[in-house]
Amino acid sequence: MSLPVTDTHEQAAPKGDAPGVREVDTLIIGSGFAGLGAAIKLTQAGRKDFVVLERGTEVGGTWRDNSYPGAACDVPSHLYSYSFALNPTWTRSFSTQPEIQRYIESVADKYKVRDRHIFGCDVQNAHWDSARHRWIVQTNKGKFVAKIVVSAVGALCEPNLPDIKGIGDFQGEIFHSAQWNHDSDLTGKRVAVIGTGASAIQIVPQVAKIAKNLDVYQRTAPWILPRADREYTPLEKAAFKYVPGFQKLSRLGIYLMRETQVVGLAKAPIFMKPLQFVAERHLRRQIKDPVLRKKVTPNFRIGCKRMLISNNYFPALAQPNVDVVTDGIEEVTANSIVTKDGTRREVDAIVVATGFHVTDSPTFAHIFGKGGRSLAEVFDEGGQQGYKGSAVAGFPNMFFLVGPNTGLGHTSMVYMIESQLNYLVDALRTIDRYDLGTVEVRRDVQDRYNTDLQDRLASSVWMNGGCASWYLDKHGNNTTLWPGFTFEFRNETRKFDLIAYDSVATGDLPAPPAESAGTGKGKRAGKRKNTDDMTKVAAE
Ligand code: N01
Repeated sequence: MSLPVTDTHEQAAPKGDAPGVREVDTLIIGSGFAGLGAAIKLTQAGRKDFVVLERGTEVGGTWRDNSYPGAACDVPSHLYSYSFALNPTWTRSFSTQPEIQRYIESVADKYKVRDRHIFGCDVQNAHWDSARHRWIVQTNKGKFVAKIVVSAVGALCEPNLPDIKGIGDFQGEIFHSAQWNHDSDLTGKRVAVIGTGASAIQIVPQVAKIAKNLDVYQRTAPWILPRADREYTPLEKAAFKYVPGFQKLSRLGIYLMRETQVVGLAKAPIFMKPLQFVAERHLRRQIKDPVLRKKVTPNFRIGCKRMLISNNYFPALAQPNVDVVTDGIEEVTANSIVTKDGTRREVDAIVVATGFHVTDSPTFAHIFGKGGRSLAEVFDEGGQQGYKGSAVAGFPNMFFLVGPNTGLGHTSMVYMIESQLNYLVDALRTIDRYDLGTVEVRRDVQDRYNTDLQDRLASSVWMNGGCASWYLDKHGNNTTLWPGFTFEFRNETRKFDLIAYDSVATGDLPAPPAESAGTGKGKRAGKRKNTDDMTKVAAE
């Protein structure tokens, strides 16, 4: 699929349908687990008029990008996969990044949705054109006009580069964990890793094996649990493949085991104690040196930050060529890192494993809803609030996958994504069925939903565990995590609830002016139809 390239700097919506502008019913942005899943589900629902814009050259999203040494999943693969595309050939309980990436690519092939994609297509901005009741999406490969936009960009797509004095002047190699430089050979070099989160603890053991010395800059010590990872035996693999129901049963077992953690995480943090005991014992067993052990002992309740799993991180820290530095970074110079105590450590390479912009993603600044207000402005003012993680008031005809409060600390995001896909497909079906021109979640409904979410989250370990985490936004609210059992979310999203939305039938929309400026600051959409009327229709 190729598109004529238009002026990439042009911001305004097209006047009329100029050459090089492509009209689609539904436009999906991003092709990780969420966007690819959407493409498959829309196809299965018989929808043909959609396109997936993917800035990379392959499907996979965060699993394509995070190819650092040691990258692997911390949720067992039989659960961390689509329910409709189970893979009996997983080689081990917790798959590595290459195997997961191969799986995602194989699913794209199996469901024949690659030709729905435009790869290397970077979305520069998206404007709601109130006059035309359409989204105008500008990309490096031309302009798109879409009735519906599905944002599937994911929460972990924009690397967070630390604002450390002098870091831009560093003359050695420096790269983020999500942008690993595979041309770089760290063998025999003096390396620094900044950060001790989920990515860093997988990178450190690999780099420690080859670096001359490795300094691990730790700001907050994480809780680490044992990793029950192993290869599947040939017998197990045969059973997954040939014994009816065996793989599904195994998946269910993993799901239920993981779901029990919700009690401690979201409802009564006291129930996290047994897990914390396991983590403390793991630390005691793996680090014998009392000074190092003290350094890497967390000072908050387990679960407050993401719980990590590793069997080789602590042993790597105990290696003679590895130092854990806890003094805090003062500045980076051309060839060294200077800590707040004045110590200068020379380095040849720095790996920045400092996570992602989650509640402050730069992508928010490029999506403009009603009145030309950007998602960034809206989220900055009121926090990252949405409705069922799938819609945001002020952004008509836009659906989100992995939107606000859909994240998890304990189990598979693919389960949440599939719940949202049910909701999305039913929303599109409803829009067609009642020939709706616009749907927009009602502000009062969204507000009530978020008040309820925050009430539920108030007793969670994420709010009471004594840590600072990227789960919380600048208002101190947890706008990233789902506060309950994932099956509750599945139930909530089973059906599109039109009653929660303001909607206008296509026939009731005012005709767009002959020439629309279309920057989202144009005329307002036509009169709103009482949602209850639509619900009555739905009930008939
Ligand atoms: O990022 P993080 P990540 N100076 O934000 C530190 C998923 N994931 O890439 O804790 C110094 O967790 C920061 O310190 P602190 C998973 O959802 C999954 O590791 O804020 N340090 C922290 O130690 C995960 O949660 C898998 O005090 C700075 C680290 O950098 C998410 O990705 C594997 C700093 C950032 O940790 C992100 O993980 C990998 C600064 N200025 C990732 N700024 C699976 O296995 C930040 N830090 C599925």
